Amino acid sequence: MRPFGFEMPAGECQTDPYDSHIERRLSSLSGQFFNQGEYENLLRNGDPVVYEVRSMERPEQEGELSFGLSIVHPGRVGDEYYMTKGHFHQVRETAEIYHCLRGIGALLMESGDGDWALEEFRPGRVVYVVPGWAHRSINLSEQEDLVTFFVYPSHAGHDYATIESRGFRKLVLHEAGGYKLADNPRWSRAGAECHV
Ligand code: PAN
Ligand code: ZN
Repeated sequence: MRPFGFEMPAGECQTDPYDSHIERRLSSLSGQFFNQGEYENLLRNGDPVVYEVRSMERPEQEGELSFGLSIVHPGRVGDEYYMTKGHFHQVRETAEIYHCLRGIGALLMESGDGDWALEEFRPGRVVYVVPGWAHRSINLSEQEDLVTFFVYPSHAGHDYATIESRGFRKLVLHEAGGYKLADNPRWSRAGAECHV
């Protein structure tokens, strides 16, 4: 492959280099939303696309960088905003950069021993995910997509199982005029530490 360049789109773009497109529907986030009753209600009325990822596939080896767009659609399950599954990198010593292109949201992050951080996304903001921290994108807008550009080392791999089993320590919930953080009752420190 030769060096290349491409436009960073704020909207739709026909000339991007992405060769992979995945859609994550509500059904693929089973057990992740706090309000299980509302989750099941919504699923009975269809299975909406919660987020999409467009990325360029690179060999999963050190030295390569994988990159693409994460697009989280607006919506809520009860008070909880649409969000990505979230994951640790399988190779814990790998970082990631997110650059917000469009929308309003946040990146919820959590270290292996249960420290947590929330960084807001708005156009132009960059978030650096330090090695060892799980990360989940959350769309805080009720109308607009949250579009971020991400870059990470291609050998990082993805550990979804840890988050699937206990979620993140904090929930990000809607409240009039903004959002609030709440403790996730499913989360336990023991569950966090056994995966460090
Ligand atoms: C991103 C994420 C993307 C979708 O490319 O994979 O935002 O989120 P989930 O992978 O949690 O479904 C990334 O962080 N890659 O490492
Ligand atoms: Zn990642």
